[in-house]
Amino acid sequence: MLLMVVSMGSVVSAYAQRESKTINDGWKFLRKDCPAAADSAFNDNDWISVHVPHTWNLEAYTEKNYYRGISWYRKCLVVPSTWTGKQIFLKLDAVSKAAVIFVNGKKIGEHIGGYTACTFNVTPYFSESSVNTLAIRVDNARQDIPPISGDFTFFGGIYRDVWLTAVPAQHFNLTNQASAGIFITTPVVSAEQGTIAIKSEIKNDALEKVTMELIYSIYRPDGAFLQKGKKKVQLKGGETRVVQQESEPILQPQLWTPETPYLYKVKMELTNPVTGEVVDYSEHYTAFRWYRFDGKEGFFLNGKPYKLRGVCRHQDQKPIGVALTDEMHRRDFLLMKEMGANFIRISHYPQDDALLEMCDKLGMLAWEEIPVIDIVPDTPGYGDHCERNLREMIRQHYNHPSIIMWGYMNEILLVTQRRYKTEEEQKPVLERTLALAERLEKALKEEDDTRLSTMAFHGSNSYNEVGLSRITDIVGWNLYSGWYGGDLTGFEHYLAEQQRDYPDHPLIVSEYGAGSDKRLHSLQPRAFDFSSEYQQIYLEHYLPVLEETPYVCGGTHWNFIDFSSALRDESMPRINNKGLVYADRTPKDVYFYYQAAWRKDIPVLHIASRDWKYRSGVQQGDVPVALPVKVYTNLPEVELFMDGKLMGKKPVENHQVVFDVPFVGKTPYLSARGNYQDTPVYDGLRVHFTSVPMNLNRHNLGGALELAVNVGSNCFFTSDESQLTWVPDQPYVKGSWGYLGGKEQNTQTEIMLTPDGPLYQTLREGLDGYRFDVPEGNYEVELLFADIYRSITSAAYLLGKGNGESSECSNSFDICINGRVVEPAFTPGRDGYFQAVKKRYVVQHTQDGLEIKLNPLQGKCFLSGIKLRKL
Ligand code: GCB
Ligand code: CA
Repeated sequence: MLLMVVSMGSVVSAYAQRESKTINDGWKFLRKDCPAAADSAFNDNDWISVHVPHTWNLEAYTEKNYYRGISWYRKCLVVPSTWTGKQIFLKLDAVSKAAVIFVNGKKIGEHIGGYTACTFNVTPYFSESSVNTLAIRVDNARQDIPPISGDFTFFGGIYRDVWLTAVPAQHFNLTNQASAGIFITTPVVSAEQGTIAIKSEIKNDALEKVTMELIYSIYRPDGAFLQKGKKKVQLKGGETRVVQQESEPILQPQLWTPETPYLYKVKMELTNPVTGEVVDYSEHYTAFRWYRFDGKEGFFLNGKPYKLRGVCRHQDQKPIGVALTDEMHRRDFLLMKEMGANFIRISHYPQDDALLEMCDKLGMLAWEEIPVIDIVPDTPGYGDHCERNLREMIRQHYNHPSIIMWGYMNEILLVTQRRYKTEEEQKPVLERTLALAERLEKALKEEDDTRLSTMAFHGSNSYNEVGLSRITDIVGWNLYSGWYGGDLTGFEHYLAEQQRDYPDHPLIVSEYGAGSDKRLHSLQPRAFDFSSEYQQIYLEHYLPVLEETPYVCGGTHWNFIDFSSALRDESMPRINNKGLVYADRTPKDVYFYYQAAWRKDIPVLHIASRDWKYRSGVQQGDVPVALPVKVYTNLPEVELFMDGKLMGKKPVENHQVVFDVPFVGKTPYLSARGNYQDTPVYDGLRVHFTSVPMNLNRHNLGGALELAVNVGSNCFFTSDESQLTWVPDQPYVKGSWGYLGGKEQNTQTEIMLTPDGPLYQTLREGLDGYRFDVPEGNYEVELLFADIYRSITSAAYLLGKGNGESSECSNSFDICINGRVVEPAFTPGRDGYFQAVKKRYVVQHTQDGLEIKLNPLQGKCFLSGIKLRKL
């Protein structure tokens, strides 16, 4: 026993010189400015208690206008007695957007940029004997710090870990832009041999000069020791010295790829050559891999053609914002990896070290970038801040072999062109954009000449015309043909044009995607209907193009997750729903399309109906409703069963097969079977089915009828609250039901006062009414409206919500049911535009069907939804 303690003790004394720990717990927080809080004597008793990671903007999931301003964090700290005499460093992994740090009432520094870390030597400010107070003023409003524009929420807060590290007076430099002070490269790398070069920055914080020894040790991926090298270094008091070392050649190195993520460990020891004591210690991983991008032939990894199969990733998660723990970042990585991705665009900003660590260890190539987005403002300081953030990102993540390229601008002409229409107006903006791009490119190459540079453009040739595309090594195109405009084939045409005109530009499709909302389904999906089916069709078109076009180096789907974008409306306000997984990380069906396409090593068989569990269909007579059931798979053929009965067997094309299945019963069980390497593979799930009669005769109306129609839409809409499905609209034909005249209309604007927004966002405009050929009886009719026709003169910004807009309101009509006016001069927008209004009427003793008429009095008549219930 005694022996053990002694031997452990000696290990500790050899290696425990550097100590790091998080100080994430026990913070106090105030969401407003409070300059007095910097003072160490300030009383923060009535502030709320929080732990970091923390963000103060959770309201961004419900409100566009989330708080951008100043907040304060405070914490008390006692330094461990074992740290006496050591140098103590405070590291903030990320504070958005800017931080000013006070220790015991003294300002010790500030940091600009919400996505990179900062480190401060706090030794001179810390008291070793008493309680220290740490106060941090955080600002997420500043317009001189990127990002200033973009389709995501700029959450404020201390939202990554906070660390304290103690080291002896001689140590690796920790204050070079919060890097490790160690920079590792592989100057020689081939299948035959490789070398590892290490550039270390060593600091002597003592007054006297010292002689130190710097020892590197390299370990093979299997952990076996490989080689060691030493160098003596003399440091004057206060000096920081850069030391270069290079390993002996390592023969036949094990090459790193996403499939074989072989890492070599580099152990760095700073020792006292006299006593042999290890003074500071730091461990890193590196890898042997090389790559090139070719304009015509695509991407090559370790000399072999390699398709970059990627996703873009935002870092937030509803409802916790950006305050994710390390394990949540790791979980996201695993989901991407499981799907078969080998590449990630870390968009639009540097992300947590935990993610990069996973990329290295489990294998995923990476593009990381800084958030210079949409337009370059002429705000003083902006360019300096961009450059500093770029340099920080590179230094902080330099030793991650997974990273192959650095990016620094996204769609930088998008808002530029929207805001400035004439050439004359655009000229100065374009000049400063080019100047900034050139400046950042230069800084990037100064920092790192072993990696490549890139930018992402939106689908406009102006990036070529202006000269931006000449600046970086690789161009990224964000292409949304078939979503924001154009049709699906516009995608391959755009790529072909670029290849024809700029054959030497290596090209990545840095974004493509379509939104989906699992409440919406369609048999005739279209762009912007937010049906799951349109997202599927869109991606099923794009992915084969990416895979089969040799000059396309690869693609990164936008976005891996449904992410927070406070300013966005659409079907799911505050959320950009182009994800392959929902905000809670549940995979969408389409996730399995990618998995089927990208994974060969496991069987993938997925009935693509998890997102469409509540099915409904319009039934003609007694013929069962046939509905498509799609299966995503990497197997060659698939059999589909309903309640155990074989529905068919089909060969698979483009990783999918669709069966037309006659739905019978209320909760049919769907199952699929295929073969993977001679072993059967199954998938199965239960769905719910409700049929809606086409002909509303007495026979059909026998059951409890609730006929709900999503007026003005091609989509089924299933309410999350009631699970009631509203079927797509149809024109009236005798004996049935449907609209009378008018045309489809829709809005992407959020509809207030309802959880069923999409139902109201689609409508029929100018219709005469609606008719149901129902038999005699008593009925309940519900009508849904939202006035989306805010007149142009009443500009959006002049109107508060529901505050006396009535004088502006121009749309008014009578609602008549079976010839009786039930609502004279109905004004759906009276209480506010874009507000849900529901009206329900009991209709007694119908004789000749049920007819709802809308008689215009002023402006337009319209209807968003209708529901009929037999009483
Ligand atoms: C883009 C942007 C990205 C957006 C995306 C979208 O091109 O780069 O930030 O979120 O489009 O969904 O519109
Ligand atoms: Ca509708």
